[in-house]
Amino acid sequence: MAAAPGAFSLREVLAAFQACVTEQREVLLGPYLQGWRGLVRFLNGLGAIFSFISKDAVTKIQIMESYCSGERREEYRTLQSMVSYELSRGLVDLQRRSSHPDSGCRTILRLHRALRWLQLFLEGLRTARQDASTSAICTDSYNASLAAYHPWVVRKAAVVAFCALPSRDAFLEVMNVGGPEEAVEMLGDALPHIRDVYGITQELYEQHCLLNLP
Ligand code: 1PW
Repeated sequence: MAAAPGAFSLREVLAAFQACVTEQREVLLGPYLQGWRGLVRFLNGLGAIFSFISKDAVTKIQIMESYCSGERREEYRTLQSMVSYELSRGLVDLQRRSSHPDSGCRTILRLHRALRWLQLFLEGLRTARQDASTSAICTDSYNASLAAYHPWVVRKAAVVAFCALPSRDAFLEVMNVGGPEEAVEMLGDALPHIRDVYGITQELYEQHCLLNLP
């Protein structure tokens, strides 16, 4: 069954992540943020309880969009150009947040960590049995990734929100890509691209010692 025209489909979100990587293995920030905007719509569609999770992502997307449409937008075309611009001008707080509390580097790092969670979660969803618990998949992937960076109170609230997730089949339905089999197939096609974007970002941040920015 095809999605109604104009309806939200996770396929488009994943296509945006696919469009991120250039031939030179650079990550384009435009499609990256477009992918994130779609993810937020998707999260909000899961219910009000998820809006607390998406709220911080929205703030971070907006910070990045203002750089990408601002005076120095050429410097913010790719992740690589952003990192070299901000580092060479001393625009990144490396020890603690002070004069540059919202650098592009630290803002993208937060989204990057959350992308790892998304990747693990969708991978779990794709390979799980039909009767598997989505909340358990979500909690496990969160605990294996983003949870390490969150204070206790955020971790508690997140795990409570996950309990409200629908069953695996209902979840695959919300993605709006057709039946469960089609959704699983789409995830199989799309996940390598998310993994790729994640891997390039991780390597770049490692090279520049940016993985623990405050
Ligand atoms: C169903 C799977 C969905 C994955 C989508 C991921 C959305 C991630 C947003 C999680 C946000 C939880 C609450 C906010 C915590 C912030 O303190 C934290 N932000 C993130 C993105 O982890 C850290 O940002 P900060 O406080 O250092 O500016």
